Amino acid sequence: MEVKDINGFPHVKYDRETYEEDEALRRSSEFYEWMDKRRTVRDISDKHFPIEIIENILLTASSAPSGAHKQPWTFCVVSNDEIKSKIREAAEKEEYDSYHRRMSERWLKDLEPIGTDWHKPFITTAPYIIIVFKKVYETTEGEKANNYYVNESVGIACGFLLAAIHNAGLVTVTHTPSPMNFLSKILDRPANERPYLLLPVGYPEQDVFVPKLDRKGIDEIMKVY
Ligand code: IYR
Repeated sequence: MEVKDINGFPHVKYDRETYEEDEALRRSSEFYEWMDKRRTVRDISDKHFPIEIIENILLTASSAPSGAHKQPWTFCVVSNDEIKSKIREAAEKEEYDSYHRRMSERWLKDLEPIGTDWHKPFITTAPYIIIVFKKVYETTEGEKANNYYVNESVGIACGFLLAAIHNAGLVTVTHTPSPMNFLSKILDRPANERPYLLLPVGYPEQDVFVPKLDRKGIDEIMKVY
């Protein structure tokens, strides 16, 4: 590996291959078509798979860029049935209140086509639940130091995570129980970590149906200047 000293810090040569136009066009189109097949699936089976798959998925997520390369994330992986049940019970309690009191009429109406409600069976059926925590600050030698662009960094890592789950032929749902402080308590996380997203990961149940969605076309999402 070629290493060079720049401003007193080691740098390695960037040696990724590049592609000619035709090849770049083909690859970008194929990648789009493959990513476009990713769907949120709420019916997740209890079929087991080795935790090494989760490890690879998490290493992929952790390859995301982050503010000052602080990698401000912790991924808690729950396979223990008792802990899953505790999380489901607490999540459903919050969700029940959300769906019955906290969410507006308009919000509930917007969710109708997707068919969600306060029941979250996937928390106990999926073999693994990943709870993503954002690390708001670090404590080194008793000194508190805030991390940078934490929401952006963790959001990008979660995007990588979704792509890695899709690549493994597994499915998930980006579940956002709200409020979700209960996750810090159940998982006994330190004060500098805040829950960000809950992702049950598993194989889809057989014969699953997902909402028929249209994705915005290029003219709706891109403005060229
Ligand atoms: N957090 C709830 C509600 C919910 C909100 C949105 I915006 C969705 O796109 C889907 C669900 C839940 O996880 O069910």
